[in-house]
Amino acid sequence: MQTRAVELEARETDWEYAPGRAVPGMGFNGSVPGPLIEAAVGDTIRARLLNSLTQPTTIHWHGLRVPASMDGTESVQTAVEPGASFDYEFSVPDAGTFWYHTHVNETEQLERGLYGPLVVRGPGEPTLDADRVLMLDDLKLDADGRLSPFADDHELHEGREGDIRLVNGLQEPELQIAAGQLERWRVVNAANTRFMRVSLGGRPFSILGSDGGLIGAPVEATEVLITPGERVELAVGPFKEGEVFELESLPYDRGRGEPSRERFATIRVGPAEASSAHVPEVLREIAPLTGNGIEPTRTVSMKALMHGGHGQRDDDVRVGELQVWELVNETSQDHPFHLHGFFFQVLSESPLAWKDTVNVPQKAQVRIAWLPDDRPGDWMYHCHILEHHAMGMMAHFRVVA
Ligand SMILES: [Cu+2]
Repeated sequence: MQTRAVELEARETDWEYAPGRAVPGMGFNGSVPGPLIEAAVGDTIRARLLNSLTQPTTIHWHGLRVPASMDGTESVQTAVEPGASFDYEFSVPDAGTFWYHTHVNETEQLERGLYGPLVVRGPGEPTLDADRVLMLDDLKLDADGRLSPFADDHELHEGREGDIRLVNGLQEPELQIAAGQLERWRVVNAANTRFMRVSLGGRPFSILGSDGGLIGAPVEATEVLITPGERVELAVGPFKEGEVFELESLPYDRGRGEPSRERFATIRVGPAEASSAHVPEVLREIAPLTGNGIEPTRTVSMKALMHGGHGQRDDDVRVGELQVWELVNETSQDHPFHLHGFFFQVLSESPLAWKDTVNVPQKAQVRIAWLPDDRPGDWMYHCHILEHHAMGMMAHFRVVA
């Protein structure tokens, strides 16, 4: 086991999202996304946040089971003032695709680029020919190509969606893949609001993983919905030399009308290379936390959450006591629900997966189960549409020993 030391300086940066086109961004170490942090299960990550912005910031380690004091929210730490620093240190117990991002003035800081990928690898992972992270995002500009002003009342309610679609900080880039190869794509939705119903020009792929690492067995699909905050791991390929297709998002109505089909990237298949990929039929054992018939221990109302404001507190939960939460969405738009610090299972969903963010569709309910392990302290859950979170669509709760 190793200690991975990383310094992350949050600073203003000229974010050139397309050749000759830039906006005033904010990046960790001056880049959008920030540097890829890689670790193995059991490693310790020691990350020094240095704030060179002119406003306070923090880092939230999305999906990582860190101690409460390292969660990077303002309920467990004071935001890091300009010129100051903060040392995060924690071990990483789970393999998977995670991401780190600011948790202060998120609607602006995340839109301007304060996020980055974090990959943890475990023993016995499938063998793919390449492993890449694709952080999908969008950017809202005004008619003159400047950053659109942030978070007026309309935007807070509707969310912020822009016309510039990004992969790893670049507008609709071209990606190359070798013919004959099978790659592992770790896809992260880092957008403020945009839902992405990802398709590879209709070509089939396999879903290998979710927020909290591998699922039980690969699932064949031609599309997958990734809502803000969520991650999906895919096995992509093999393709034939000369194929060209788009990484796109298909129309999805999150309650705000159906957007058109949108391109995020163009994929070009180059000359063939040998493949040594092997994806086993069983990826992992995931034991169900509980059966489907169990009664909820708590109901979380999206409508009440939406109107409750920042100060709302939910009841304590006790270490080791199974939580079964009914997430009820009475509103006319979808809300991706994010639980900090713990993974849950979505009951009645197949296949079983470890999740930290789940979409609760309009006029629907989703039942989740989770077990608070021994990390007492103050935690929170919120809608991962950042404008909704900013509006106060969140609650604090305490895990008690
Ligand atoms: Cu929401």
